[in-house]
Amino acid sequence: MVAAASILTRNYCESLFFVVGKIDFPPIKALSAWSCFCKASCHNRARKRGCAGTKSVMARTSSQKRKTAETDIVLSLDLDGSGNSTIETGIGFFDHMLTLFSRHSLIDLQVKTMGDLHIDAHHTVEDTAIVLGDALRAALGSKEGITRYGHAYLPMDETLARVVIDLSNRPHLEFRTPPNAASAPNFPLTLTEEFCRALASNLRCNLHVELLYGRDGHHIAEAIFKGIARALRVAVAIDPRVKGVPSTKEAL
Ligand SMILES: [Mn+2]
Repeated sequence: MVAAASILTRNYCESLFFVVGKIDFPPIKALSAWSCFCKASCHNRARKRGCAGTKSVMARTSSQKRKTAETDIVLSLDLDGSGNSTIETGIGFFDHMLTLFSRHSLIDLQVKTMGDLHIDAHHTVEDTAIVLGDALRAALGSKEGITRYGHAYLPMDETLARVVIDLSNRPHLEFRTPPNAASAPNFPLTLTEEFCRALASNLRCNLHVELLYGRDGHHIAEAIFKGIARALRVAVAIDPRVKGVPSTKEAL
């Protein structure tokens, strides 16, 4: 009723503004302001309902902290963001990967990881993926109304990756690459695999990553991270036609 009334009010405002505008009535600015106010209040009510047309009422956000002898991580995210990120892991290439992950998933992401880089990048990458997985799972909550499945074919010049994800609550990683697939100059492909394994284990998702072909190690890693981002963007999206949890078990 409230929504219907506000739409009627808005339409009335706009009609009045239109009619009055045509005959150049003096209080036109006041009416214009009134029309803007009506539009804004409609918009705000839609936001409170959960982003016009979705069923999500709660914000799908999460903040996580994790500290061990190897890494110290603070991470926060918003599933319904616009791809804004602040990333600081101490590994330039990994920062590049997480930045493009945020941009292409539209998940807002803030990450600060201080890891034992005097040893190597392994703990920093793996533990950041653990916390990212935890945060994504927490932000998804009961998973009511989500799309659940997502996939992407991701080209990067000569490289093509395929990523398929199911937010199934059953952790599994398939990571398939052709023999002797190249690594980026400062980021072994095995680290990308470790990232995927830790993400799948802690998000508790089924993640299939397949490098169909590719030569350049930078392109290969980038295609995989972007592929995960695009697949996840679809899987976490709210589908307004989904009633409850998208599983015949009624739980995910
Ligand atoms: Mn790049």
